[in-house]
Amino acid sequence: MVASPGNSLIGQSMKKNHTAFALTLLAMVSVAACARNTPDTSQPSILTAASTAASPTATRPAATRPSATRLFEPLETRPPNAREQKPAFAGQTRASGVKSNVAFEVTVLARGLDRPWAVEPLPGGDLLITEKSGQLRIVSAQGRVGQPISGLLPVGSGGLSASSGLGGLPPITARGQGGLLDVALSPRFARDRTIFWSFSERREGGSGTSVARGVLTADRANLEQVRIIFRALPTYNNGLHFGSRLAFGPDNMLYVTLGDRFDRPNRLKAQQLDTHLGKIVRINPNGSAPTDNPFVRQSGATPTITPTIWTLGHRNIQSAAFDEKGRLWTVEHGARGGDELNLIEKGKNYGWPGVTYGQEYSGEPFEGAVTAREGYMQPVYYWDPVIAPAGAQFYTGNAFPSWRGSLFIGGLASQRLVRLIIKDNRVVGEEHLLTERQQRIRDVRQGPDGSLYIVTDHANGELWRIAPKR
Ligand SMILES: [Ca+2]
Repeated sequence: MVASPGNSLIGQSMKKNHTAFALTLLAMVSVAACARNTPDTSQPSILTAASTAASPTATRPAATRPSATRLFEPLETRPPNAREQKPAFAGQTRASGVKSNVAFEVTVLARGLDRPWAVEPLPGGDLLITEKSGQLRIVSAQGRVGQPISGLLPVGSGGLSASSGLGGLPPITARGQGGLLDVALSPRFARDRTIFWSFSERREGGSGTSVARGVLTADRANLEQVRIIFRALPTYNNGLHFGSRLAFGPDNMLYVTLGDRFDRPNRLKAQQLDTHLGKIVRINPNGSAPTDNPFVRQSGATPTITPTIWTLGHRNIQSAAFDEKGRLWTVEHGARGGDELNLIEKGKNYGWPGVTYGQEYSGEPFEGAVTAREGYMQPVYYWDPVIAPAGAQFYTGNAFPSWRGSLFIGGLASQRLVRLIIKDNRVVGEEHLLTERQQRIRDVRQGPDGSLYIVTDHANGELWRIAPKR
């Protein structure tokens, strides 16, 4: 089955965005120049090319002025792995480095977490944490680590693994990249106390990404009414590329990101509408497919799969975040080069594995692949070499006013927190934070107090709070 082609992003808005990009860049450089009264030789040189490109009397749009942000050369200075590849538009990779003038402090709230995969702030300030080996816990706002939440095993298929039943969660296979993965609160959590979580489920013949839901008891010690609402198909036998971030949209629908399960023949399924692999699916909170999903009328022989699909052509999406306008952005893993930030639009094809940046881990080019083709979405931004993205969050809080609107992305192999400044659907600045801590950052979320909360991907994993320096 072949997907219907979407519109190309390149032709749509390039001209308009070039102008906007230049204006934004000018505004940022002007701010940076004003803020720099004395020469600071310890910093990289500030870009000056853009400041000569327009009249100094040009009006600066106040709304786009990032406060106290300085602009530098791109942070990435290593050569790309795929040296012959060229971006489809200016600023698609290696945007200007930025340095925000923000005084923050990092508090290690908890240690000894077993490869935490997700942190989800609760309304009162406590934090729900998943550990990949199969525990769901609450860590208090003060850092007290709670016992695993217990509950009912669900009715349904799936054998038992060593981790099964720990914390009352469904049969989880914690193999390779799999295990207990993301967790999300119901949009009506304050009333229904319902949570959703993704996990790699052990099944006949292998494993697959599944999503379950359950109700947290009032004492927060147990899960009740647990049931699996979604199973990614087909089942496949390896421990790689499960996805799987969960994000509720402003439409109260649950968006689930799913990996391609890695292996070379299998990755072609990312382009097929009769599998869930390499897709973003959009489901009702009971797991059914909304009738306004894009491929509902093409369900054919796979009525439980095709109608759930929202977008296709993804490799392994491990970041998903809605912005303040209610638009979904995702970051997916490339191979050797080619991590990409995408703005998700209903029914579109994001290219993998035929239209992509980067190359095989072996250093060979992807067989038959190109970096751009009509009908396939271009990433808004890509990295080569990679950052190895994890969780992501658009910042909307009051604790750090100059970070509002920024997209924060955890970096695994890159061991950093990446901040992107996005204007008019283009990345105009990139900052790398927390590099000195040298830890794999698995998830980043904003708490009700405007702090950022981070978990690190280690056997002795940590939970950090990023708050304004006192
Ligand atoms: Ca892509």
